[in-house]
Amino acid sequence: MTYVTKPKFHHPELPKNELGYTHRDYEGSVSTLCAGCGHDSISASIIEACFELSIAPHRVAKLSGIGCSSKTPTYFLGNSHGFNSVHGRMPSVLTGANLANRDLIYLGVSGDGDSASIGFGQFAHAIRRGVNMAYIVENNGVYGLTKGQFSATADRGSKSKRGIINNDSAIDLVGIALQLGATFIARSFSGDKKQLTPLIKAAIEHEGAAFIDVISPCVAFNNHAGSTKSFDYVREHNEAVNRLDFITGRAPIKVDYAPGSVETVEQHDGSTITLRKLDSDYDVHDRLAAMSFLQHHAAKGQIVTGLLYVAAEAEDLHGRLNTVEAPLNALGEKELCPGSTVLDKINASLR
Ligand SMILES: Cc1ncc(C[n+]2csc(CCOP(=O)(O)OP(=O)(O)O)c2C)c(N)n1
Ligand code: SF4
Ligand SMILES: [Mg+2]
Repeated sequence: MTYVTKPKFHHPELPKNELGYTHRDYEGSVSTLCAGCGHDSISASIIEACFELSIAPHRVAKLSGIGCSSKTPTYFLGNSHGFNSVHGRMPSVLTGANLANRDLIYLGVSGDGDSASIGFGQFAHAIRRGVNMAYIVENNGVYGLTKGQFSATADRGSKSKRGIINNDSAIDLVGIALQLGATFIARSFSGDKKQLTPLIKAAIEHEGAAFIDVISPCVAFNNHAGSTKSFDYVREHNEAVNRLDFITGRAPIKVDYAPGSVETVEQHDGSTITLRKLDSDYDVHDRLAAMSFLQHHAAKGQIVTGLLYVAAEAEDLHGRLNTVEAPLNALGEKELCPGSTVLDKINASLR
């Protein structure tokens, strides 16, 4: 990551997307994270995903908690809405914002401490309610910002930089998200932009609770031998079950792979994900099988990555609550105050 502020002007021939924006239009302030931090690579993937999807930056709301990971929204999408909340409270703030204005694209950015420790309950409720969001946990197994204490996602038996062994069982946020009913669940690695970027694109397009656990090594406190969240460990134990090769809108797509190795998943809004299967037995629509597959591989020290579960017929919180289509700030007096006859009717129905 560069520490030199980039000049405002740029080369006139930088590639542009359908809206005429360049990558620069999706960047944020210069990162102040440690050089080599996995979180910066995730920011780069978010920028790439939004550029490729041609998202108008003003349509995105990025929300986060507290931590190095939660600082990152400052470093991408500088022209989008942003709210840096309290430690562990991002999910409830995001839920409230989403209920008030369903027209925005919600990106929740959090850390393993933020979501699996202090914010564990908040994480659980946003997922089980089916809030329409792309919820990304930048998972390094430590509290990076407060100097490297084990977090709740640190594996039992893994070693801290100072040689202390973690005796507590780990929380696997992917396993929890599966159990709580998330309709899009993936895991990836900050060092694998090719896998991560299409997953982020698909999560953004998914209409429902989309969760991505991204293993993101902390080079300052958790990148040594004995850590299970280091660059070397993740590279050696990564078991990818599939690759998302395409994620498109409604335009038809063509693929040249061998029959049987490719699966096309139609999403609720008509968008399409094309999956190249790396493990022919893995079924992305089988929640129960995904749970046991994950447990089985975790017991062998393997990290399963890829799109792990997707429900094609997802429903979000607004669908469940039957809310109005318009954002609340667009409702006028007529809709908000429909008159005494309607009020009498409502009161009578509650008696
Ligand atoms: C209510 C509250 N409790 C504790 C803290 C101290 N604190 C700040 S960041 C953090 C942990 C961050 O860990 P994580 O979410 O994993 O982010 P990382 O820095 O590893 O990316 C803690 C405990 C705080 N800011 N607020
Ligand atoms: S302390 Fe760790 S998580 Fe925080 S910026 Fe440095 S490398 Fe990244
Ligand atoms: Mg962390």
